[in-house]
Amino acid sequence: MKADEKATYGEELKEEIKRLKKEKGAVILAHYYQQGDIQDLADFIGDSLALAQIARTLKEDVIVLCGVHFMGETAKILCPEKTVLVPDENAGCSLADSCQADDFAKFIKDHPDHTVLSYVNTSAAVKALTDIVVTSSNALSIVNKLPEDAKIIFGPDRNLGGYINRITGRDMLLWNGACHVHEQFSVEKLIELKKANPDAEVLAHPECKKVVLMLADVVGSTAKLLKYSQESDCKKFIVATESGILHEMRKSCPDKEFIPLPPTDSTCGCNDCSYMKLNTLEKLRDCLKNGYPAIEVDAETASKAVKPIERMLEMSK
Ligand code: CIZ
Repeated sequence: MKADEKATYGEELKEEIKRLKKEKGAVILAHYYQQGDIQDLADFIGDSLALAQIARTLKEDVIVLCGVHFMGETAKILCPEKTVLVPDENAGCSLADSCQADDFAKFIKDHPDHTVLSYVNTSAAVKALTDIVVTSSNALSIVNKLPEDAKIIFGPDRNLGGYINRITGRDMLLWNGACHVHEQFSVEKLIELKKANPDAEVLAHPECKKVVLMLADVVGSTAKLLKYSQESDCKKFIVATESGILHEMRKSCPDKEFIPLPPTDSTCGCNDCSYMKLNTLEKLRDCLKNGYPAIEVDAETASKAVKPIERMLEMSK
């Protein structure tokens, strides 16, 4: 397809999505890690915490969650009466996959008397084993609200858990999981970029390895990093998280420069989550048209999993 044909096709596709959304009584939520044109079409964009908070307030019967499977599950658990669609049913999560419910149940059984905190990047079945769900936006403040002598299991991200342990001086027991995108950021390339851009600040997500976090000026969730970049006087940032967030950063601060930190093993300048990027405009159109793929969570799991999610939302007020 020639460039002008491609542009016309893209515009027609976006119009079709807007028309179908209206026809089907749907609302589109997109995570910051989605590709830019999906974020631009969405009614709401945000991180997992914001998307969960928004999902509960919606009047529409159909929610299209442009993100990965666990995000769709969270929306379905919070809004069981609604249809929740995710454009690509294979949009999973390496971190969620690193913590299977049976294994996690055994880990919990082996360490009784612990409060179980699970990062939102987990299956509904793991959430059902959990006392409080956390996201990268609220994990630190939720841990700080627990008694100082509380014994805590934190799963599945060892990097986020380790970061919280270092900040709080706690000794949470960590599940040994990680996100394949955040684990792969190159320390050597970060040092090179810092040398070449001494005027830049480094923004890093707490799912990154400790050594990357130690070289960062600001550590936080996508929402925190975005807000910081908007409010800071600094004009240049090296960004160590999934590259989708750069879209909103560049859009809201066109006068600032955002440099994605590359992974160790790549010649490309960015770091994409292959699962997040499975969602496309075509698949968004098709899921609206067909009402498929829809997220289902069995009633027993959902009734257990909703409690730690509600607890998180309550503790985040
Ligand atoms: O909380 C989320 O949505 C995740 C997975 C990352 C972030 O910081 O937004």
